[in-house]
Amino acid sequence: MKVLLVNPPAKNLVRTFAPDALTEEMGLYPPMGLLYIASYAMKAHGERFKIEILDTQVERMDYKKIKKFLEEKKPDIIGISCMTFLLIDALKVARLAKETNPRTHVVFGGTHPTIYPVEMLSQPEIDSIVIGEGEITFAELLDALFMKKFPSGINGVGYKENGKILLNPRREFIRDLDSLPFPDRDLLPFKKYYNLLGGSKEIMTSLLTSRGCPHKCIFCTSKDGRLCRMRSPENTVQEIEECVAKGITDFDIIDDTFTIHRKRVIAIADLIIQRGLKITMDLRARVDQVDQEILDKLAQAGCNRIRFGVESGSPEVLRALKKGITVEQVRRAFKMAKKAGIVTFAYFMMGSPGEKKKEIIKSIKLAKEIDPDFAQFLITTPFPATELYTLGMEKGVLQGDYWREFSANPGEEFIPQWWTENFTHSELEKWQKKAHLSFYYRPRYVFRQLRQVKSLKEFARKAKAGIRLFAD
Ligand code: B12
Repeated sequence: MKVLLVNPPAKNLVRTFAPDALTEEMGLYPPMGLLYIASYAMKAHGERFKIEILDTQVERMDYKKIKKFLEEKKPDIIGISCMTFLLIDALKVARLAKETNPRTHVVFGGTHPTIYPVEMLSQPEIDSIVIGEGEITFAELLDALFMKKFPSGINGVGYKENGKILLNPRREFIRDLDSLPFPDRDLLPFKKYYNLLGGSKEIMTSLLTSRGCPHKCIFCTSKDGRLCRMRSPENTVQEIEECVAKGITDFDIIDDTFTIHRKRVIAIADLIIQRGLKITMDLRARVDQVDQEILDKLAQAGCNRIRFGVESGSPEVLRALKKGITVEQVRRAFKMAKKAGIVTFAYFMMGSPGEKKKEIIKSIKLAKEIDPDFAQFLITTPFPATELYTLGMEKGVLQGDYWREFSANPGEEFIPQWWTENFTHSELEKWQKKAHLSFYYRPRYVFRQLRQVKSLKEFARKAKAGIRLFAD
């Protein structure tokens, strides 16, 4: 049986109000969810299924090309990955698949169907969905489809039987992440992925060393629950070695919270150093989980970029967001990361609960004081399955359960609401622009960046990102 897994194009993104320049231009990430489920299914089923992955984003495909591809490949089963902001595009791909061959079985997986299984299954072009982690569930679903059976006994699957929507019980989280096969990057044109700020070789891949997060930030979709599961340092570094052997030397660590377990992080860094792996790493960390020793060690292992969610310069707003960090920890973390020679990113939120002009100014001031290499001010957007979204509905700041309605009746004109307790939309947009301008248009900042640009290609990309960031 032919199985095609698709990462949909980002042509009709739900407007998330992240300045595009700071997301798209920053690089292209491989669809790790698809790689994981494909690699697991291949190991479980061997030759029984011919599994391919199509990343329409990295291939820069439009719908005409996707249609042609589907007509040529004629998959029996098509699996589509769907995060909330890609819903419209994911459905368009599903529609094309059904138009090309009405008998193709269309299965959706990823964050969005996990949150809204019934709404997703009510779409005529979706036959089944996988809820939560997909490796084991998808392999079992393939088995059922091969045998032409309904997936009735398979935990984590939702499906339709004679038009009736049925949801099986959820599946338990995979406890032993070391038991999963490494994502087989040969299933993708792995040389095409890059991170704008990556090492000079520029072939980048994502790396997932743990799943889950115990923290309670109210704006985060707690996708993998609070249960934190970690790969062993040995298993993690083995995957890095496999990548290095292919010529991949830049790693973007996409864990929810990589630095949660100090000893494990140090052990990973030590192994990278001992094995003489010449790599660069970009990672996300919490300011309350780093110290000079860990940062120096990570830098020695190749970490040259680190991203911290600062969110706000106001202790009250940090508390309202349940971020669990202090402004003092922010100051210290940035100082230490710079001392370790790591390029720093600070992410701020704007228009959060309880925030007024005074608090926004505190954030802008803090950004300039800690002076990271990059700062991004995002407008607080309540995403589905977050505490912020529930709170907004309860307080009447948000009008209705609009994400659920959008999921049941997805329309291209949909615009998510912001937290407009104290600001209007246009005020928030003005503040966002003001924050970026006052951070980036400092002579000190501009000179420092110009000094650091390594190649003409890098300069061109950065300039393009800069222009788009400040354009109206
Ligand atoms: C990398 C990443 C990105 C990348 C690119 C995404 C990509 N191509 O992978 C970039 C930087 C572009 C990005 C941007 C954003 N992101 Co993002 N991102 C992530 C991140 C860190 C990793 C994704 C990943 O690869 N995970 C690892 C894989 C293994 O997990 P997975 O994808 O969930 O896949 C598993 C299952 O879901 C399932 N599965 C997945 N697909 C499929 C398909 C099928 C057919 C099946 C059967 C199963 C299946 O099986 C997989 C294996 O178990 C996640 C957080 C996280 N740790 O997951 C956030 C996350 C996905 N992002 C999120 C958000 C909110 C955003 C932004 C909106 C943030 C913002 N305000 O700017 C933007 C949107 C940008 C835009 N352009 O509009 C949310 C998603 C919320 C939602 N409801 O969809 C997440 C979950 C973070 C969070 N905890 O809140 N992001």
